[in-house]
Amino acid sequence: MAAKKQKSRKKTSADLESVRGQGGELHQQRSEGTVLSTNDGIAIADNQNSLAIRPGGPTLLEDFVLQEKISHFDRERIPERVVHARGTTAHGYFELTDSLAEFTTARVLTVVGARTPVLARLSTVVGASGSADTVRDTRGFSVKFYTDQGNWDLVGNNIPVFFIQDAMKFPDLVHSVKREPDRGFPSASSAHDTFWDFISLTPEATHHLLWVMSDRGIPRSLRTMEGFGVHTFQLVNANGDATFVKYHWRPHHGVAALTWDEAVTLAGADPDFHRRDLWESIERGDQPGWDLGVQLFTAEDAERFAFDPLDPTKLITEEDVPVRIVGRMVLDLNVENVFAENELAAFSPMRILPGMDFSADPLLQGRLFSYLDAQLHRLGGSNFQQLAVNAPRCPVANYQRDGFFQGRPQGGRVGYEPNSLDEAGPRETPGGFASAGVNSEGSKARWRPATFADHYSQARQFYRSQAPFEQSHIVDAIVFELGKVETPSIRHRMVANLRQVDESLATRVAAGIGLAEPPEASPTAVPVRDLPLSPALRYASKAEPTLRARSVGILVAKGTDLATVERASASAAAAGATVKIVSPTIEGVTAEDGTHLAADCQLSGTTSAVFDAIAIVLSAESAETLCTEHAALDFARHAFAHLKGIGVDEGGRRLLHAAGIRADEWVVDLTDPDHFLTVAAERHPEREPSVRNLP
Ligand code: HDE
Repeated sequence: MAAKKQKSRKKTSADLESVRGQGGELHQQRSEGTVLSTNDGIAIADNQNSLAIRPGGPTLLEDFVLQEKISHFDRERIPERVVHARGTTAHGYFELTDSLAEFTTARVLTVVGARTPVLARLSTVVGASGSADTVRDTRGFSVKFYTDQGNWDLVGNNIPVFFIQDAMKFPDLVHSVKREPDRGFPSASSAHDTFWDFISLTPEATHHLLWVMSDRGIPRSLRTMEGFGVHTFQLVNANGDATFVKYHWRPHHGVAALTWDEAVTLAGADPDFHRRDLWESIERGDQPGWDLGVQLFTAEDAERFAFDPLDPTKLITEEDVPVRIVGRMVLDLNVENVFAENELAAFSPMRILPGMDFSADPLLQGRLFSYLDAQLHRLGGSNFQQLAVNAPRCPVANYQRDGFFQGRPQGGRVGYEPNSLDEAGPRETPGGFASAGVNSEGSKARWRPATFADHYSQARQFYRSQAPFEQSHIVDAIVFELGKVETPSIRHRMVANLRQVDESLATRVAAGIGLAEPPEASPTAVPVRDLPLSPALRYASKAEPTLRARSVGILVAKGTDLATVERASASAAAAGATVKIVSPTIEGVTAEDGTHLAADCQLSGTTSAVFDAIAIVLSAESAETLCTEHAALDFARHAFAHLKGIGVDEGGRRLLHAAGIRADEWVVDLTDPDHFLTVAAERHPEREPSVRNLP
């Protein structure tokens, strides 16, 4: 008779040891991770040659080492994000400085001084993952807060409004701006017919369009852009009272932008310009940071706003509701693996905490479906929150089971709730997430609120609030983009729309594209209003002259005066700048006094577009030589045309002269390093009329 069945016992470490094999040199090496193996743990003796019957003979099907290696490689790519495919990720922390306990129970916003780990992903929208960083585009600004109450994702952009009002239109918007499907170009660019066709037929997009055509569309660095939650969300306090909230990120390094020509040059010279800048700054310990601000208002306050706060194509000006700074985020750790911590990172506006809620913004509501859906598709099924980068840093317990790549312990009999068989198992809790109450009645239909109908007044307010040079840049950008649109009726329709924003804007664009007679203004659903100007909307109002997070390139050559270089370099570095020595050869040069001056960059491969200011220090002889070197002449010309401060010695002046540059007040002698620092700390739009014919 069979022995009585024994009750199964728990696995012990001895069982595991017996599975892993015992002792021996190979075992020792393997536990150190130095033995190359297959994914089944078989040690590999030859990782260079496929298995064949003889030298030069056919490869054998039984070569499991080759099969596994190649088939794994074949599956290395996962679907890229349909938008925001190109992003840069870094870790850091958020620290609360001002409690919002009056408005919310979410601890991340109430415990002053507490540090919450974060992951930030800053991205472009349109281009594929291998596209250039400096293209004109909206930027994504996603932050995952790993709080002790679960993960909160704030998935915003660097522009406070969006193109469309209803999620229904998102696939059309994205299809219009992506590469045209019959030809597969242009890449990472809105300068083509289908985008402007869609936009010119979608007046609600005009406000966002003006933002992206402004210098906001070409940030200097990921460190110098603002972030916005865009939608109106809600905070909910212990009494269940809800307050509306809009989120803002303010960069510690000031807002700064590129010039368009510089952005175009950089897209070729260094497609990774933004990614490299963020990575290098964190490696150096020069940590990027942002303040978190909130605009708080009640439903009653909303009554007096010029616009419906649930309309995501509108903002609430800072003059109407000031931004209250409540904390700061610092990014201080680069990722170790871009695939694991960037490609696999999953952000979604649906991830909010107890004490927070959504609003009825119809664009936000659509997003609440889309991100989970996209992630289920991209990340191989329903267990992607278990991936290290997505996993919450607080306990997770529920009765969800199985699925691809299930990695959580699934032991026990009970996979349901309520139950009586797993008394120690997870249960609902009164402090858990609860939605704010909504009183609602009405009829089911595909509604567009009447309060969303005014598409031009805030676009007008934005345009008219800009400084004259900012307005010129907007005109210039639209002229550039329409210059790539082949279909005349699309160009004309766009000008007709712009007439509703501002007559002078439309006239300047019409002149820029060579349209003798601007077309009749497009009709509007409601009359366009003249709103008070908002200086806070000017990008220039948030810029600050600084050398922090900026870079200075010093061009040197044989016989350069070392003392001048050292003085300029030391004072710029002391002011916070990264200083790079640019020389005709990467091995560096011999200075006037015979010392070797090491180089960081080789002139022929380094456009001055990568710097925020330049200095040129040359001996008379080297200046003479470089006057016939186009890389040196372009170095000077581009810096001048990109409105940068320039410091020179005698030789440097000689090069500028040869480059045809008529020095102005922002070209200064390096004998006065402080003066150089002043001109180096900002761009000089006042120079612009002397280098370009603005439309
Ligand atoms: Fe997104 N968006 N979006 N979006 N979005 C995605 O999610 C979508 C919108 C934003 O760094 C996707 O996981 C819809 C507004 C950022 O990983 C996708 C609508 C704002 C990121 C998606 C919008 C954003 C995304 C692509 C209209 C600013 C990158 C893959 C209803 C507030 C997140 C993915 C990251 C990514 C859908 C509109 C910001 C397809 C349907 C408005 C920063 O799910």
